[in-house]
Amino acid sequence: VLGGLHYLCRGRKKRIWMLLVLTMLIFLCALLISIIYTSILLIRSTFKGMSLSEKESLRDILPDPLRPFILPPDSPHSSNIEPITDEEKTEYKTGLDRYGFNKYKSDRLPWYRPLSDFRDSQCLSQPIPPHSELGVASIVIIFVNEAFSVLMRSLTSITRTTPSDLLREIILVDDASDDPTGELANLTSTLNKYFPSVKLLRHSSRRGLMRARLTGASEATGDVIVFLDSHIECMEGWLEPLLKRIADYPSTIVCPVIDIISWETMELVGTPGTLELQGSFSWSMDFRWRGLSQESKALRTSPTDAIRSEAMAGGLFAIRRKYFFDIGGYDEGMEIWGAENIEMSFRIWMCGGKLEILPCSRVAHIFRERHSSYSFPQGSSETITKNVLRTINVWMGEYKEEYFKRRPYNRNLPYGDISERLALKERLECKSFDWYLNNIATEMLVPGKNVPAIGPIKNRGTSLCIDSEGRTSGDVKMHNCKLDAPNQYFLYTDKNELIWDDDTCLDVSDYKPGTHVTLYNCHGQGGNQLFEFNQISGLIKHQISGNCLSQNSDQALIIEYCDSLSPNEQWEFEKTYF
Ligand code: UD2
Ligand code: MN
Repeated sequence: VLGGLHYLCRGRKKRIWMLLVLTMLIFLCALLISIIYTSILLIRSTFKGMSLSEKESLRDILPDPLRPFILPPDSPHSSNIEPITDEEKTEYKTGLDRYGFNKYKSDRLPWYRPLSDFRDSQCLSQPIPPHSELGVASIVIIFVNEAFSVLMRSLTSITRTTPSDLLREIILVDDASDDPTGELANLTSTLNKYFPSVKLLRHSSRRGLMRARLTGASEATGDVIVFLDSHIECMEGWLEPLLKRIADYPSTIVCPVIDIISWETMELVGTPGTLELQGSFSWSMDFRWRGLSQESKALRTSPTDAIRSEAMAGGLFAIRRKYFFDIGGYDEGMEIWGAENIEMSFRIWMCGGKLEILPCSRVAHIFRERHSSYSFPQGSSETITKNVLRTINVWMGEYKEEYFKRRPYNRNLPYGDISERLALKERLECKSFDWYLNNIATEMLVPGKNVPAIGPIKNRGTSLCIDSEGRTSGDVKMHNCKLDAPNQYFLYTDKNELIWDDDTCLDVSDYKPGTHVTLYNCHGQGGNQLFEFNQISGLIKHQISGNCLSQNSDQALIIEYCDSLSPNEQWEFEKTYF
């Protein structure tokens, strides 16, 4: 290059000109570098200054690409996460006992951590509609005695993953935490410091999750309300699919897929089962997951399509604000926790709406070890039963008898006045539970529909009945027959299973005569769980072994060579619908 320059600048005048041009160039370069350098310094100092003194929310001060990398100074920077010293072990144990998860570790994890993206790759190539078409959301989070670090992580994750033009506000409702650890004492000042746009409302006494959500909802002003539990982490892109679906189908409740954060490790460990699950319920009114029915499967052509769901888990969902109130909000006669999710599911479907899970929207939730971090002032089973009784008496018509078959001792317990809820049902011109079972929850086991015979199942030889003894595993025993005994209420299904309490099946895994029949989780795969009842001979044949149900002298249920002349192999159902 120099040789070339030398050649070009052979004249004296030319040389002087060239020198001038070079100096100019060097000067310009220096100017450029110094401009870049000062702007970097300026940006950095702006962040530092603003985050605390000007009380801007994290969300407002951080340009999107920088979001994951800047944390408030109060957020821990994990170093020592395993409890080692005795003192640390005590702290670990107290946290677990009180909260039902590894609070020790949570307290040491940063408030923000990027989560691995569990979405199907097709979710990422979905067209993103202009935000102006989606409406804005109010997020309502209720809590009582939540661990401070978990609550901060929930808020941080929301602010980091939610586009600000889709978020009207975050409303926190403290359902009268008594906060034995004193951690929440600084909540107001922490919110002011890092999340000044979060509204905090406080109940002066415990009102339960249903009324706490109503308190939050009545303060909301967005088009859509999104309810979240207080121990969640949202994944990138979680809100947009919810808002889009509601914009397209306004009378819909949409739920994200709920990924599991382990109570033990506080790590994200995935979804319950595969993605091909819908929410459902058992006749004893517990929420459960269930595979999709044939029709539900047929409604979907892509892994990004909405999943129709019979019921919802209850904690995480979005609904148009106006629709939430039109459809009856929550039943204010319900207390503390439980059954409100099933009540809302019945109501939505029966009163003209629909309920869906959107696989492209994902929020992780801490599933506790076993217990909650709050008390049930009236007792937990009393409270939950009351909520269940309100639900079944408003919505289930004669089908509530299926609940009482399993919980006969709850039949006469008080559940308060439900007249307002019955009036709501009337006003909304809701369809019957029969309609719901025939059109939505099509695979619930219904005697006379997909259950041709029901127990007690009586042995003609001994007059004893098959009895689960309330267990879900182990050998099956025979007991005196009792009409209202839930442990003898077996269903013989049109798929040839013998089912007790929705999920437990009679099962024989060794095919030799004399083998004990056991209780085993129903797997729906046939095999060892298939039996054939012959109404004429009274034999119940275990299909795969070719042997028949019988009872031995120890009052245990066994299989034997089939012999239609032996009274011990002849059985009678309480009722048949053949
Ligand atoms: C599930 C739901 C939960 C609720 C419940 C049925 C998910 C992930 N969670 O149980 O939202 O529908 O089923 O009732 O689907 N809380 C109060 N006041 C109370 C009791 C609870 O504010 O008196 C709060 C609590 O702090 C939490 C939320 O309500 O933020 C839900 O309670 P949970 O986390 O104990 O319920 P969970 O997830 O076991
Ligand atoms: Mn929860």
